[in-house]
Amino acid sequence: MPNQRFVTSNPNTSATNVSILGITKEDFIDAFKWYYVHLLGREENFHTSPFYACEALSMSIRDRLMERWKTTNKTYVKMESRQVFYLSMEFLMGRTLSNAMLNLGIIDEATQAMHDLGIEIEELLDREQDAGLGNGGLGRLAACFIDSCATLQLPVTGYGLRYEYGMFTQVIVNGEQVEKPDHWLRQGNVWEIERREYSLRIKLGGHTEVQENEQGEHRICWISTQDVLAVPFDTPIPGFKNNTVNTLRLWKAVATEEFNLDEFNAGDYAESVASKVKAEHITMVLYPNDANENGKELRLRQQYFLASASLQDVIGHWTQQHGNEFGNFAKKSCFQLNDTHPSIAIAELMRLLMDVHGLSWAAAREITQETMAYTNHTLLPEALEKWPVSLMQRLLPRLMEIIFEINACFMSEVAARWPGDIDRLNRMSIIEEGDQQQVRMAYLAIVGSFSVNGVAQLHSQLLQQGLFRDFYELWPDKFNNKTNGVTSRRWLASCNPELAALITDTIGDGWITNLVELKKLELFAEDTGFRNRWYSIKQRAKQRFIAHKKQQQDIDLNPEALFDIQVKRIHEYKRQILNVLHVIHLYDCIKRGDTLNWVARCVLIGGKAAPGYVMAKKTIKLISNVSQVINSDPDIGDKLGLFFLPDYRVSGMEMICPAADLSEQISTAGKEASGTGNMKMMMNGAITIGTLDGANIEIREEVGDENFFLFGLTEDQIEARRGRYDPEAIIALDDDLQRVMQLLESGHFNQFEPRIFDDLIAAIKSKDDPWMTIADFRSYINAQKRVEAAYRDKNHWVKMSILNCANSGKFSTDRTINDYNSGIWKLEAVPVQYPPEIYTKNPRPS
Ligand code: 26Q
Repeated sequence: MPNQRFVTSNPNTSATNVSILGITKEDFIDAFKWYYVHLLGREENFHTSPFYACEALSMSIRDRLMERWKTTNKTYVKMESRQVFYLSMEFLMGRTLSNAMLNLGIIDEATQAMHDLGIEIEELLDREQDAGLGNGGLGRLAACFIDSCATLQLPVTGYGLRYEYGMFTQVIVNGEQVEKPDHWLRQGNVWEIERREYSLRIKLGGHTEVQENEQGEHRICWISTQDVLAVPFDTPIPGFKNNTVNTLRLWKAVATEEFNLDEFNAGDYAESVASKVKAEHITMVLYPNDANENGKELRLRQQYFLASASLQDVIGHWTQQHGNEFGNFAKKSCFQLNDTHPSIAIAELMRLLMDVHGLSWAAAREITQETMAYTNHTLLPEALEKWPVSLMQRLLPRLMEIIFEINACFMSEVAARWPGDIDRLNRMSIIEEGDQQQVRMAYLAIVGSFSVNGVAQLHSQLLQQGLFRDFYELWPDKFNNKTNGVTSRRWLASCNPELAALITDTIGDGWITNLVELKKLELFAEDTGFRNRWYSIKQRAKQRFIAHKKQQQDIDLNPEALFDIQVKRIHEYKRQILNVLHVIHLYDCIKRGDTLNWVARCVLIGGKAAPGYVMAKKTIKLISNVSQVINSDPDIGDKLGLFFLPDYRVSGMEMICPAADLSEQISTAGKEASGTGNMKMMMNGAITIGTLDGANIEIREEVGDENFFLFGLTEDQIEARRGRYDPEAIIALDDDLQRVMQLLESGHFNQFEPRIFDDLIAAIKSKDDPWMTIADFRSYINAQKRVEAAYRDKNHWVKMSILNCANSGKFSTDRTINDYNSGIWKLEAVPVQYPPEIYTKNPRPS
């Protein structure tokens, strides 16, 4: 039987075996065999090596992208299209094959071709490594964005770093996180193309000097630098069933040739190899989002390497077409900075324009200001990037001069607007004074760009009223909101093909590119037949997830239980501990026999802790320990389960979100900029239990209060409480909470590991707990009771589930990108014309 996952609803394609691209199953079989036998050099026993089969299939699919990719590039050049360059230190792409097949519209043909060769395609897809080049939300957002840009036919290029090691692999040993390096490129990467011919030179170190050229002009030269080469690796980004194939260009650091020679000639062989290795360190590893890693020199090298390589690349293309004429540069280009991580690009663009291309300060300043746009992703003041001036002077001396000068101009602008307001000057200065001077990168990003946006309504509003208040007062028009989204192709069509097929059967397939069409499902929420089908699809997704967990971790989950999911990075502000307090409360209820109308629940928590974040790592240990006690207690049985899901990543979420009943979004109000896991689960029919934080607020607005489990203090209330927050007093007044704390403090979950949770317990009992976990306990427990009441009424629950999916249309990145485009980028869609004879012929030699 063909694989369940890829049974689609369109009978035409299966009947004729010809895809919309005119590719048949037989074409695939030919191409696949050719790659498997001739290129990979294997015997024709396909099912014995799923890895090579996956490679061969990927190559057959990649062939279909190549000509479209070149045509797309040529079209942009020919049309002289205005272009956007999305600069990001992270692109959390996950797997590529299944997404490429979906966007090319060739899933059925490929599935059937593999089936005819005796291969279950699902098994192949599972062989692909995740490209884990990101930490979490910000990195995955970049990946969703470039998918939407290609689908909307917008000329947008992603620029990032090709880390040799991506996000670490998490293994759990004795309940604790152990990090293993993720050498994702070990077995090669069929999706990338190295383009050594476009390598660029990046300067580091050295010093500056004023020199006079033949025309008697003075130019500042940055000399005696230690250079590194940036080598681009390109990945094709196909739009959904259009002919657009955009580019993700990732830079790899490679030592320069002559730099080696100098040292070799000096006779210091070992030293020269060591410096070569140092140069190539730059793109060796992705930094985990870790407060302990702040201020690390290697991270600044990475940031500058990305900024300089990408800007030189863009300017190189420009001068090829326009020579040294930059009059129209700002009209034709825009750089979107994904947080402050690449924001050194502001100073670098000025350097390139002035020192390399001879523009005046004023001209360079204007062009920079008109091309740079900055997106902020955090409200936590401690997460704002700062770099010591001394480090910048040593590593990037010319850039530091430029930043000082930008700041000097800016300070006089502030002084002119608020004469005599010294406090304000100090508050707003890009340079923070103190023991050691530091560069405030967010301020550089705000001053240097024409647009500053937050990623959800509340977040943008809090930026304007709080963190960036002074700047908002000065430039109110610069500030705007762009609420995040997720791509409906990966997060519904591809990860949940059965639900996708039901939706398509019911309302047609327009939703895939126009997600608000899901609204049409509202009508069917009243239809019993439709509800039953919806319910059985959710159950099958749960069963699939259960089978996967059984195979992977040998754990048994109850398919009738409410699947209660919290998957995200482990952080105190995200309050995984609040979730655990609730689980302990349920455990306590069962132990006390308080189980009238019990609703079986399976609580799944997954996420990585930054390696140096002690509290986050302790939280994982707590989840593991509580889980052991609960899951091995015969009194508990099927009523309650708690499981930690190891190594949560993009492909993990693709399995989990179709199976989710309840989506936990329980951060302290005002702390989660947006959240995007909340959107993925909503789209797949999970119901949210959440605080009024980030995009939860907009989710609730869309779906209605009756289809959302709201709890907790608001952001205003949280701020008003500070200074008079007394968690111990709250505990004393709440019997349930008292028993929960008693279980924790008595060492019930760490009987042979005395005191290991003392610091976690102390943190939530502290009057200074910034996350106010205890303050929201009662309201959270009550919301969970409402969840149970709703789940007991299956009919009602399924209806809520349908309504959540039906109202998730706003959270498509297609909408987000359209907002970026109309508000910031101002691009025109560029359709790619493609001669049909190219896409029907098989490109490989026969
Ligand atoms: C900082 C210094 C040194 C090394 C690494 C970092 C670093 C790396 C990654 C700092 C932050 C990040 C990532 C932040 C992030 O993912 N933020 C999330 O962005 C999402 C997309 O906008 C939001 O939905 C989340 O609310 C936000 O937390």
